[in-house]
Parts: sequence; C-alpha cells; structure tokens
Amino acid sequence: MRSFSGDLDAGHLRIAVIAGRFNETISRRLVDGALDCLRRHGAAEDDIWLVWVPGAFELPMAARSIAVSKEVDAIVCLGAVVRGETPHFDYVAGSAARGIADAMAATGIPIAFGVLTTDDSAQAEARAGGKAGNKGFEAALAAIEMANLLTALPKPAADI
Ligand code: INI
Repeated sequence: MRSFSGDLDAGHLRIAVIAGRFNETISRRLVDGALDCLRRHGAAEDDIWLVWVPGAFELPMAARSIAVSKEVDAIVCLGAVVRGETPHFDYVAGSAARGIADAMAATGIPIAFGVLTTDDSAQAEARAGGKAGNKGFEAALAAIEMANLLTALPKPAADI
C-alpha cells in the first residue's frame, strides 16, 4: 500500500488569508487564529498575505483571483455568517461555500473553508477563540496540510 499525507510544516509555503469584514469582531479573531497557526508552523512573515473583503459573499471572487495568479500555495477563507442577523443567511452562506469549492476545483489551489455559519453571535464567538476553539486556526492547519499533500501526490499526467 502507498500512503499519502501532507505534513504541517509551513516553512516553505506562501499562504493567503482572506477575511470578510462583516461581523468584524469575529472575523478578526478568526484572522488572529489563522495567523497564529501559520507562524507556529513556520511560515515566514513575507510569505503570508492578509486580504480583506466586505463580507463572506465576496470571498470566492478574491480567492479565485489570488489562486489564478499561482503566487500562493494555499488560501484560507474566513468569515462569519450569523443566521439571526439576516434573512439572506442561506444565500450568503451557500454562495460562499459553493463559490469557494468552485474556485478550488477550477484552480487546483487548496482553499480552506473557515467561514462560520451559526444561528447566533454566541455560537460564532465560541468558535472564534472561545470554548469551541478557533476555526481560523483549524482552517489554516487544513490549508498547510493540503498544500503539502499536493506536493506529495503524483503530478497530473501531461495529457490531462
Ligand atoms: N456577510 C457576512 O460575512 N456575514 C453575514 O452575516 C452577512 N449578513 O448577515 O448579511 C453578510 N452580508 C454581506 C455579504 O457578505 C456581502 O458583503 C454583501 O451582500 C455585498 O455583496
């Protein structure tokens, strides 16, 4: 059996963190968690990008734009969509999730989904450095692992 996995060494990786400014208090905590994760795993300061967009709805466009540049090895998308605050929760959350997945599939650059989708602010706070951990940190960890996994996996055949 051949086994493949990505390690958690970010020493050589260039990673973009994109955050939605909507629900900014939460987003900033997610950003802090993601940056903490990247630094702890050895990412160089010059290899970390931090990009702000208005809200979660705009994350896919920024992610795709950065991904097609091939200037980074992975992207971390962060944001907070809180059901209680909007009747269009499902549109914003659904568009963010689908758009990020589409951008990842279209570009081949790993894009971690660190967008909280919660019923209320308390649930979001719990997941942004509260008692449920920091999903920004977890998303950054996933981005590191996937970037390194892609390096370990066989390269695409020339005719595909
Ligand atoms: N954006 C969020 O990131 N979270 C939300 O909870 C939210 N709400 O509640 O509406 C939200 N809306 C803004 C949206 O992401 C876009 O920025 C806006 O619609 C402009 O395109």
